[in-house]
Amino acid sequence: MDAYTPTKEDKFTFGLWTVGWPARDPFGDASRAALDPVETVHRLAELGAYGVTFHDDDLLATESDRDKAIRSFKQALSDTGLKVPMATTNLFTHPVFKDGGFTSNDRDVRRYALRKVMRNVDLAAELGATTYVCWGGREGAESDAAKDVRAAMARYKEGMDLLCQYVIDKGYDIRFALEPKPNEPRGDILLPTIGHALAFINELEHPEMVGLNPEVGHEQMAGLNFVHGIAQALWQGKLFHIDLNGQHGPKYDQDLVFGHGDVKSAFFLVDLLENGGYEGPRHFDYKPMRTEDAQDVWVSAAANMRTYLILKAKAAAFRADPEVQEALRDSRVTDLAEPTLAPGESYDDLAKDDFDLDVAAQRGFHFTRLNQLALEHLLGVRG
Ligand code: GLT
Ligand code: MN
Ligand code: MN
Repeated sequence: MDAYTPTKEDKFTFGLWTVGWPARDPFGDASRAALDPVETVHRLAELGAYGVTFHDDDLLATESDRDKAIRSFKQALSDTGLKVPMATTNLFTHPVFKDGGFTSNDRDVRRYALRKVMRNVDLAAELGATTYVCWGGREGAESDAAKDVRAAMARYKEGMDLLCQYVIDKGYDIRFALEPKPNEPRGDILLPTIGHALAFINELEHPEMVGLNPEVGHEQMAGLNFVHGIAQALWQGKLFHIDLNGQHGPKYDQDLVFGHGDVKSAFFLVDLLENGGYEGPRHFDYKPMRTEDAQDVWVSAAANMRTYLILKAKAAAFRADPEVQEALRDSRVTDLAEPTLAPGESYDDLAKDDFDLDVAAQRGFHFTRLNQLALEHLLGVRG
């Protein structure tokens, strides 16, 4: 036990599919045995997690009888006190989804996909989940000839509208969270980034019921700044949930342990989550590397939480450091919170400014010092 030992108050959650990933990849067979969800629940609880999340199919990892699998999962939850804040549907593994679920060119598949989601939404509600994630990994195409994207958007909207209506009619306390990803497994996935998904939500019948579940690695695969994306999602009231993991820039989806990719971005992300008003679970969607054995899986699960807590302490020390506060003022970071027009002013008042263009152009912002202070906190030589 030390300051970085997680407790339930930290609200750390894991997908069953994360620690349970048997490490099959496109080039090689599984390197680990399937994990019994009951064991996963117990192990996560021992490590200090708050909750667990699942796809409908994850529950069937080691037990094919759905009712039996659900019964033992529920028993494990009640034995450990672990919560289920989020659930999701697998619309990607079965070959029937090879051209997508909600946006497959095959109408029968679209209808089946919606039925599959509704069935698991019932279970999610029963287990107390308040967020339902939709990751459309198979919604997309490899050829621009193969998908009428405008029609696909209409079908995506039709699906989300139908699901919102279902939740309203059933009286469930559930909101949907779309998870963007640019590519993999499809060549191009629909709703590839936070920005695309935010714009799509505006077109829905119930935009207030739909937000985002952004994943660190997915935005970084697109070369985007995850911290900026999360800040905008927070600003728009759309950060319903988050998938934390690690990624080294634009390449295949690595799903590394949180902080094991771009650690500086992870530092600023934790700073933002802790100070930006996000109150949802800190959900890890990572994969223990294929090289790891059954014991290493739990070492990697613990590493996610420990890294988060270390970064949380670093971020707090950064914010509390008087030199950082002075540097933030010097860089005028804090000035940005002030509205550009004063109360009662209009655009006419802008003409009255006594403004020296050359003087303003000469003023430096001193961001290097600020950046170095952040780096020194992160590297442990300050605070
Ligand atoms: C899949 C994907 C994840 C999503 C999961 C939720 S499924 O594992 O790689 O990013 O969050 O459906
Ligand atoms: Mn991923
Ligand atoms: Mn994810």
